This record gives sequence, structure tokens and C-alpha cells, in this order.
Amino acid sequence: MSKNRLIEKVKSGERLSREEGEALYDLDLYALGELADRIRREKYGNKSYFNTNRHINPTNVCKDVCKFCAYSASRKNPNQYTMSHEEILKIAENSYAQGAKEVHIVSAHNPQAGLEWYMGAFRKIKAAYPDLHVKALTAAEVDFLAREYGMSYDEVLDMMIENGVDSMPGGGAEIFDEAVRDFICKGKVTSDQWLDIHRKWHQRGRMSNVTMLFGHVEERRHRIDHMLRLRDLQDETGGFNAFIPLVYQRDNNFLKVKEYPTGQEILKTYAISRILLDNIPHLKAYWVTASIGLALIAQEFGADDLDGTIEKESIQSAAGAVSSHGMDLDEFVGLIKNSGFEPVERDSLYHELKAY
Ligand code: V47
Repeated sequence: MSKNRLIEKVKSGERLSREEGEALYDLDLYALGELADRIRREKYGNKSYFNTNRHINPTNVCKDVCKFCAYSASRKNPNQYTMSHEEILKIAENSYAQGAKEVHIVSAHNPQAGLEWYMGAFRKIKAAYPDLHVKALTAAEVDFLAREYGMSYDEVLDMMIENGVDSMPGGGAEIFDEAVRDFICKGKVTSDQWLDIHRKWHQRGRMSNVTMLFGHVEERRHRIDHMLRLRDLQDETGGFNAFIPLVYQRDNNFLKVKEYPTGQEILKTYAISRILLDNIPHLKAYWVTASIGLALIAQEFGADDLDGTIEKESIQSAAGAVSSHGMDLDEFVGLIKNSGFEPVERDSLYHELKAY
């Protein structure tokens, strides 16, 4: 198909095939940006969403070994920690007092902590702050808990709901292609299992997000494949709120990467995500991995969401991202405004709370 025909097809809103998705990368950056921006503006105009949230990473002790991870305790990071419930609650208390609407809780796969350590933390936070949204447990953690405690996915998911989890974050998806996945995180939740866990979560009427870790050893076709597997599941369930491309951070880990993606390649990937994932409403430029500068530019390449203020971030900052102290709310709002967009604070399920 010619480039012009492909552009016309995108403009007419027709769904693209795998080959057409891959061919999008051959378009120049500005053509892609224009196409993605049209879609974004049709849906959200000039609005850019964010939330006031707090990331909590309660333990870094991990049974799994993902080559890209600098966060889990290992030879490169010998400092193990596991927070007590009191410590976790104290963080939630402080964040709530400062106006956080969501806690985003992601842990490593700690076999010593116990099931009640995981579930009790959610239950206690929910009991103390019923209106604080608890976004917790990636599908990788759900799979770990199911295996560790001899439970089915259904049982773990029901237990999460009983203990106050409101929605699931999108972590652990990495890259679905089995060969790449085997190379970067062998032994962790498989792609089919990851998708199945989210399917089951959506069937319970709950929402989740999904990530894609890119810019390491994968090829463009693997990113397209990742997006298409998600598009299929979203057709079935409609349960994904946001797609979050995570740019690989290179420090302190065991993945040897020959070539890192350019800013152009990253922006193309945002734009293509917006075009190809016609059924996932939000595209999040997670400023932690994109850098705030590129995340602001990504707003012109299809992204309508910049995640949130975060307060503290431990996973990507361990691998080199400049995010360990989060982002000041006024500064965040100012940056979005100065980039020509209208900052809109949202809740975790994308209800609008306040326009700035
Ligand atoms: O799945 C680990 C990633 C993810 C590195 O749902 C790395 O709203 C880059 O899922 N370079 C966890 N990324 C974080 C996550 C997330 C983040 C923000 C918002 C949401 C959401 C979810 O962190 C893991 C993994 O892919 N990660 N190491 C690294 N070196």
C-alpha cells in the first residue's frame, strides 16, 4: 500500500492490519504526528489529563529475575527492604493529607512476605481512607501470588476485591512476543497469562491499564504485535483505560542493549499507539521514563495523559530515570499550560475533577 493510501486510511478512521501498522513506522515523524494529533484532538481537544497520586513500592525482594530491572535486590542492588504495614499506612496517610487521590502500589515478588502482607496493606488503607483509590498488583504479582500460595487467578482477583483493590496497574506486560520475553524476563508471567489475568479482572467489571516496555532488544514489529494483542482483548472486554509505553532506562541492570531509541523513535511509537489502538481511550506519556520534556512534546503526538505527581518513584529511578522525588503539582500544571495544553486533573477512572 502506498504511503498516501495509508494516510487516507488512517484519516478515514478505518482499522489497520498488522502490515499497515508496521508500515506506519515508514511514515515521517510529522505525518505521523499530524495523524495522531487529529485523533487525540477529536477525542479530548486541548485537554491533558493527570492525577495526584503516590507511588508506593513496599518491597524490592524478588523471586523473579528480569534482566531490565534495576529495582529488585540483586548483585547490583544489595539493599533489600520490605516495609511494614505501619510504614505503608504512614505513607498513605501523609499522601492523603496532601491531597493524593490514588495510591499506586507495586511490589517485587517477595516469597518471604506472606499473602496477608500483600492483602492486608490494601485492606488497611481502604479502611482508613475509603475514598483513596487503590491501584495495586500487576498481573505479574497476581501470577506470583497464585503460584506461591497454590491459588487460581480467580481466587487471587476475588481476594484483591475483598481487600479493597479498586483497579490494576499495567505493569508486567513488557513485550508479549514470546522470544523477546524469554530473553528479557524468562520465568515471569507469560503473555497469555498476563492477558488472561486482565481479562478476568475486566470480567469482574473492573478497569486496568497496560504498559509496553520498549527501546531495548525488541524490534518495531514486536511493538506492533504487542499493541494488536491488546486491541483484540480490548474488543472483547473494554476494560483497559490507558496504554502506557515505557521507555527502557538503561542503568544498573543486566540487559545489554546495542542501540537506544532516538527521540524520534519514541515519538513515533506514541503516535502509532494512538493510531493503532483505536479502542483504548487514553494514551499515557509516562513522564518518568520519557523524561518530562519528551512527555510534553508527546502531547502533540497523540498522548492525552501524563500520569501524575507520583511523590516518590523507585523502579525506574533505580535504572536512571530522574523521578525519585516525583513532581510538584504547581510545576506540573505550569509545564502543561506552557506547552499549550489545558491541564485537567482526573481521578483514577478518568472522571474530570478540576480544570486549571
Ligand atoms: O512492568 C522495570 C518497568 C514497570 C525498567 O498502570 C522499567 O498507570 C523502564 O507498570 N526501564 C512497572 N521501565 C511500572 C508500571 C507503571 C508505571 C506507571 C503507570 C502505570 C499505570 C504502571 O516498570 C514494569 C517494567 O516494565 N520497568 N525496569 C527499566 N529499566
